Amino acid sequence: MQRILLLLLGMFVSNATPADISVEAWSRATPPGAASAAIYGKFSNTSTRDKTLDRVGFDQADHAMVHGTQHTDGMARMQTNELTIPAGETIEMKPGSMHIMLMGLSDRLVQGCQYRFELIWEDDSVSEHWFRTGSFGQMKTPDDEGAPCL
Ligand SMILES: [Cu+2]
Repeated sequence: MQRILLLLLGMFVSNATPADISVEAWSRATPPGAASAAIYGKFSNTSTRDKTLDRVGFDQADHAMVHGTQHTDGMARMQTNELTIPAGETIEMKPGSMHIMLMGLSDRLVQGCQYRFELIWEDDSVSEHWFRTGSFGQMKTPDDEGAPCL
C-alpha cells in the first residue's frame, strides 16, 4: 500500500516538475465590472531544455493567453504571442509589452491578494505559480507579497 502511494506521489512530482520554472508574477487590482486583467513578472526556465508554453490555466477566467504588444503610429495593439523560454533564461513581462491576458474574469482581483495559476508546457509538464496583486496603477512588482484570498 505504502509502495503504491509512493509510486503515485512520484508520478505526480515528475509530471509537475515545478522546479524547472520559477516565476515572480504580479497583476493590478481590477475595478468593479472589469472583465480582463494581465499577469506580469519574471518567468525563469531553470532547466537545461527550452520550454514552450502550450496554455495557461486560471480558474477565475474564461481564457488566459500570452499577448505581445506592438506599438505602431502611437497606437498599442495586443496580439497572441508564443512563449518560449530558452534553457537557463528569464523572460520579463511588463506593462506595455508581453503579458498573460486574463479574459472573462468571474471575480475581481483584489489588492493584497495572491492568486494561483498554472502553466502547461508543450512537453506536458505543468508548473503551478501564484501572482500577487498590487494597486490599480501598479507598474512593477508590488512590495507587499500578499496572501491567498480564495
Ligand atoms: Cu492583452
